Amino acid sequence: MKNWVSVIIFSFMKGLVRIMSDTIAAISTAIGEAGIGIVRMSGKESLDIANKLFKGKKIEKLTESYNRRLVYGHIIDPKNSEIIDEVLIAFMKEPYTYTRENMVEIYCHGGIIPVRRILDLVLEYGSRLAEPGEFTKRAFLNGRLDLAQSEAVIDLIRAKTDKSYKVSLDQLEGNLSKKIEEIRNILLEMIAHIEASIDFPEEDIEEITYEELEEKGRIVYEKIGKLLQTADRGKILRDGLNAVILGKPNVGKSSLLNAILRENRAIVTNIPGTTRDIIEEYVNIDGIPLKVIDTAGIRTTDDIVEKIGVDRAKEMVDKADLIIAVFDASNELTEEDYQIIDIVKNRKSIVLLNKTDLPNKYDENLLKELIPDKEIIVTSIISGIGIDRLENAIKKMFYSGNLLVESDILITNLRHKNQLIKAKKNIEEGINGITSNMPLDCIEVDIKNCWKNLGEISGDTVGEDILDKIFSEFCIGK
Ligand SMILES: Nc1nc2c(ncn2[C@@H]2O[C@H](COP(=O)(O)OP(=O)(O)OP(=O)(O)O)[C@@H](O)[C@H]2O)c(=O)[nH]1
Ligand SMILES: [Mg+2]
Repeated sequence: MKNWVSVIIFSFMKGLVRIMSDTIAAISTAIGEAGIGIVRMSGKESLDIANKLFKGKKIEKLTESYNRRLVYGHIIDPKNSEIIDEVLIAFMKEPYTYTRENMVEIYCHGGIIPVRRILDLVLEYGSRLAEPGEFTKRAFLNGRLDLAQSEAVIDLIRAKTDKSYKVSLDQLEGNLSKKIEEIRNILLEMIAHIEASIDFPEEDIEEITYEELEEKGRIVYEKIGKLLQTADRGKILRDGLNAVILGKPNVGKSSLLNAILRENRAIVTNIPGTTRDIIEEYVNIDGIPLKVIDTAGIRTTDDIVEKIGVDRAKEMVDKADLIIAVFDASNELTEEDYQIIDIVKNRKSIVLLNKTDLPNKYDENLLKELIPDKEIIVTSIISGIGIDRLENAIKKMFYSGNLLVESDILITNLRHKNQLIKAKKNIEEGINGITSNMPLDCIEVDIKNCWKNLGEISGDTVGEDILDKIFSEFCIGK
């Protein structure tokens, strides 16, 4: 076992002790009007840079003895002694910081100008602009967070409902990592026993039997399978559902969007072809983040702008988790309706028969015949009738019961899911090897691969390219 484990541990340690010599800086709060804005620095020079720019009301210089204390004063441009802003400043001494490096945070006024000018100064006086996610990347490389926890940070920031927030928080607390480590420990035990049997066959070490290996392999297989089962629910919680509203012009699609959002987001008129572009908004339906997408009415048109809108609507259909098809009950089925029926036939969809407050010209039975397996909800969106039924149907369709069972660990991240799929495949091959009495060293290859696959979730065995990809998806300043 020594060689490959030491190679992995060595490369990991190299990452850990890698000297990230330059000091990075970024605006860590959202840009816009706000009470407070924060400019943050991390790295060896952060205290020195701060001291070039900060003048305290009561103290001349910030020193390490001010660790974790807020100090009041001004940021002053050394070139011309111009006061840039009145601030509070905090120095945090390594290693007990987010990045495990020396950090300085400057709390200034939250307008675009003060944060921008303070950032410009800290860059001018010795720091460089942080890359997206670089603070968290340093926290990872310096061993403060593992990779799954680091990924939870960005999920937490982007969480759209309380439930998805809770799942991210659990992951940040390390619950997923613990689960993964538990499985990897079983694998490590298996590997250790196999290695001992191979390396010291003549010594009096109790050899692991194939039965014992199989039993452990099956436990691993089952545990991975259980985690994978949560991935669909996890994805919905994290990314939400894409629900595309589809229908011919004037059936009430934009009215539906507004009714779901309970605000007048989209323009509604009685002129067919009102909506020409995609309108997307999030709404929280009992913990499920639902991205509702209003589209241009589907029809053949010579109007260039409208035509682009119709093409976009059709593109959205491919990405949709759910199609809400709207039909107008006060008119007969038209050619365009048949097009919509064709699209929804083989897709996860809910059908709304709208404008039922008007005299009915629609043959509902015909619709039922054309799409027999679809739930048809009768609505009068203009009077708010049927919206609750639609919401219930969505809930029922995507998750019957509780979306988040207490103490559940959910796989929310596609990268984790893919690693688990690989790990499951490798342990499955390992078990096949065991049951067909393959030589131990062959079996060991599969078990090691499974161990490595899982290690990529926690970041224990992960390449620089994957790290770069993960952190590039972060926002700057985190
Ligand atoms: N009577 C009645 N009118 C409705 C109902 N729902 C929507 N409307 C009206 O139908 C017209 C068209 O509504 P929209 O929501 O703009 O329809 P749309 O499908 O978005 O239309 P396009 O954007 O042109 O594709 C408006 O005048 C609405 O007030 C309903 O349930 N009953
Ligand atoms: Mg519209």
